Amino acid sequence: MTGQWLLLSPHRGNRPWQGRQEPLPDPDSTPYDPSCYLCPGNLRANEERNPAYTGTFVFDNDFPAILADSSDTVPDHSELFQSRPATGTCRVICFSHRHDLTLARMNATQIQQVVTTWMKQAGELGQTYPWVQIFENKGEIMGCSNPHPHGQIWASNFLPQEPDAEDRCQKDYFKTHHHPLLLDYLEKEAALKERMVCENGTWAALVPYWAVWPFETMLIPKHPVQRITDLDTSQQKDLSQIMNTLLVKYDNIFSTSFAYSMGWHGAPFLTGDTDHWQLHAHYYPPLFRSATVKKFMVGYEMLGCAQRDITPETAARIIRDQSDCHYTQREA
Ligand code: H2U
Repeated sequence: MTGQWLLLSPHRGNRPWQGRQEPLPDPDSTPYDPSCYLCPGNLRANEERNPAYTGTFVFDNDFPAILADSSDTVPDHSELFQSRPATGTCRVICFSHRHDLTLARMNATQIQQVVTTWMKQAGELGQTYPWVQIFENKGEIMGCSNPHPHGQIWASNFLPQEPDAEDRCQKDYFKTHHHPLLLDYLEKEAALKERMVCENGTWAALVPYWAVWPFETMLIPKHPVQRITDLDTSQQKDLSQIMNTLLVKYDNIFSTSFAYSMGWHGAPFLTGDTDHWQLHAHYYPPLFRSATVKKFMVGYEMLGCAQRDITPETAARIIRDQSDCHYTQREA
């Protein structure tokens, strides 16, 4: 949440592009794919069979990045080579039994099932691990391995870098202001309105002031909520509704299934020192000019600092102005 970035000239976004164009994947229109590892009743890559589930389905990742036992890893405490063993659990969460039903195409009631599954998983894994990272990689260009709507959960015995930085920044702010940074920030954004995308009774969606991806957004509850497990019934309902609105608008920008990586950040578990935290979700979509041209974080961005091709105010207006009716539902 801190740092510097450049906002280049207004002509930057119109520069000629003869570079990489992403192929458009065929939209998945089949509710069941017999070759899909995630569809109900099918065999997964490890030969285990999925149950004939409806709604959401969670299973332990067959190819986990973090293992529950890392006793064969030797820690290194030397000055230049510091390492320590990481332990954890990785799970996959199928958002629907329907192969073709992305979150953007679900109604708020169906999205709410995903929200309650996220909450249940966080509550369960948070009893063992301080950090439970819930995320979704959507779309081939974000490295998603399967079009069946799904996300992942990685729980770990350590706080990864991004939440660790957020923890420190929010703590520093709280020490001085005695109020959560993100709630103060949201109050200012709500007054300014220029970066707000949409809101309802208990949630707001906005393009953050510091956004680096063209259509980056954040979801923030309007009232103090430290962890996803703390959401009350009306906040869960409103979250499902605002996700529905945001994701339909996202798909409508380029009339395509909008790719992104998204995930939840909230107070770490197994600690009581959490007054400074405010729950929020980050959405990082890569598309920029069209359904086939994405933003690359390269060159100056890798070697200098992030620069933006469109302003966050313009991005917010573009998202905000999209219809709430999914482009596939509109009459020709
Ligand atoms: P991504 O699409 O974001 O890569 O997530 C899919 C995850 O599903 C991935 O981590 C797991 C992969 O390891 N997976 C299984 O656990 N079993 C399977 O049969 C297929 C994929």
